[in-house]
Parts: sequence; structure tokens; C-alpha cells
Amino acid sequence: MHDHGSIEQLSPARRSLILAVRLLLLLCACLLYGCSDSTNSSENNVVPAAPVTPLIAFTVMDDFPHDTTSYTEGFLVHDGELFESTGHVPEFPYTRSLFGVVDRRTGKIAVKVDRESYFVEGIAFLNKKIYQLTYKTQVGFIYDAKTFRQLDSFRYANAEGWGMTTDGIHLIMSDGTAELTFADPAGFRLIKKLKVTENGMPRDSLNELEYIKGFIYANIWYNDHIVKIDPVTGKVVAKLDLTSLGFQARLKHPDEDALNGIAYDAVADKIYVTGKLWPNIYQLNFPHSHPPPHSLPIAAQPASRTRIHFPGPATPYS
Ligand SMILES: [Ca+2]
Repeated sequence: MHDHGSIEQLSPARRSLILAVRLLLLLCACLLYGCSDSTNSSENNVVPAAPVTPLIAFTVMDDFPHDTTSYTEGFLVHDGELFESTGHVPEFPYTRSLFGVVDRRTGKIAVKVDRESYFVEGIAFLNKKIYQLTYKTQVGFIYDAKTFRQLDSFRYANAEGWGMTTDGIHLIMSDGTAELTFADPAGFRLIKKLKVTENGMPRDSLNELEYIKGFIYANIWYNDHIVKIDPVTGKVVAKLDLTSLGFQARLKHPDEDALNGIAYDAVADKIYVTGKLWPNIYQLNFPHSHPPPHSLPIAAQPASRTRIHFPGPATPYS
């Protein structure tokens, strides 16, 4: 069979031309394959960076004593006074279940309500009342904010009560899980459960709370961090790493238990932190003035008549 297409039958010039074209096509194919393979390889080798929660830079403006027998469960400022609630832990027989006003010169608590039959947890002031949680008894108590007389009690479904704060409308409680419970103060009716996540993962062990300018700040149990939570999405948007303060506390008082307690004086615009059995309370300064665009309406913060003043030079920590 005669093969019209056989390259051997062509003239040398045409054979050379066809060979050159074939070589060129082969080269192009190699280049294309090479580029494509290189791109895929590069894509396959890219390891996505692990998401990192932004750290909030802070400055320690001052410090003052904290009673090392105070097993802190609640911490807030009301009318310029620093209030603290503490629980009684059997392993630490000197601890007590109560709440009252912290004497800034000694750190001792001037007791307003003593509840030794319960493990006292977080407290919050709202509508001229004080709301107080208990640990595992699923009961809370309501007191008059001026006389501290008990007005009522309430029940909640959470297995445990931990921290509490308010956005000016709701009571917001933690229970050690990754959920915050928003409740109507009238009857503690459930409004919503907010799932808290950090970089897409549940952020559990939420403990003492503070609402500051549209965000919820939550201590993390047995961790020297305080996370900043968007109250609508539940996302942790930033966090404070207070490891340096925890280290100081352990140096001064090896029996200290854990960072727990953040309090905001909205009038003086001052923020305080402490911990369970810590020897000090610290006044911190850090950026906290920008509410999220979708933040919930915020009722007016309680007025302050007396500012807490602590003399002494500022000590920068970061
Ligand atoms: Ca607090």
C-alpha cells in the first residue's frame, strides 16, 4: 500500500520543516504541561495559615490589694464601688459564699449578703436590683440594690450558674460551656442562647463576664485569657492574654487559683481584673471604644458618684 503521507518520500527541505514544527509542538506541550504541573504542585503545597485570634494590647495602669481568701466569682463596678461575689470551696476552708464591696485599701470585702448555704456565683445590677447566681442549685436570688434586702428568687434550666453581666436590657449568664444565656430579668425568661466560637471552634469554659461598649468580655476558666465576644454572632473577635499577671499572682501567692473577674466602671471608663485568691486587682487600659455596627441597643450605664482612685505610676506591660 502506497503511503502518501510517509515523511521519507518528501524533499529534504520539507522533511526538515515538518520535523521543526513537530519539535516546536512537543516543546510547547512540555512547557504547558510543566507550567500546569508546577501550578498544581504549588497549590498542593500551600498549607492554609491557622487562624489566630487578634491579641488586645493592654497597659497596667495601677494595682491594689485583693483578699487572698476571696474565691472570685463575680466582679463589677456599680455607683463607683467595686463589688465582688465569692464562693466557698471546701478545699479552701477559709473561703466564703457572699458578695459585697471591695475596700480598695485592703482588698477585703465589706459583706452585703452572706449566703453560706449556697455556692455564690456571678452577680449583676439591673433596674435597681442585684441578681445573683448559684453554682449547681439552679436557683438565683434578687436583692434591692440599695438595701440588699432579698426581694425574690428565680430558677433557671442551666445545670450550673457561673458568671453574669448585663447589656442594660438582658441578664447574660455563663455556665462553663460555650453558650451564653440571655434572659429577661422579669422571671428570668429565656431570650436566646448564644453559641460562642473562636476561629470556628466552640469556645467553652466561659466564666466571669463583663459587658463593655457593645461587646461581652469573658474570662476563660483556668486560662489567663479574656475573650472579646460579638454579642450577635457569638464570634470571639479578639482576646487579652494576661499570662504576665497570672505569673505575678503565682509568684506572690502560690495558692492562687485562676484569673477570674473583669469589672468596668462606665463613668470613669476604667477596667479592673483579678483572680480567685489573687493578691492583687489590676486596673487595665486597652482599646474598647468601638461597638460593632449591629450591636444590640444599650441602656444607659449606672451613674457613678465616687471614682475609685489609685495613686502611683503606670506600669506598661505591653
Ligand atoms: Ca464582671
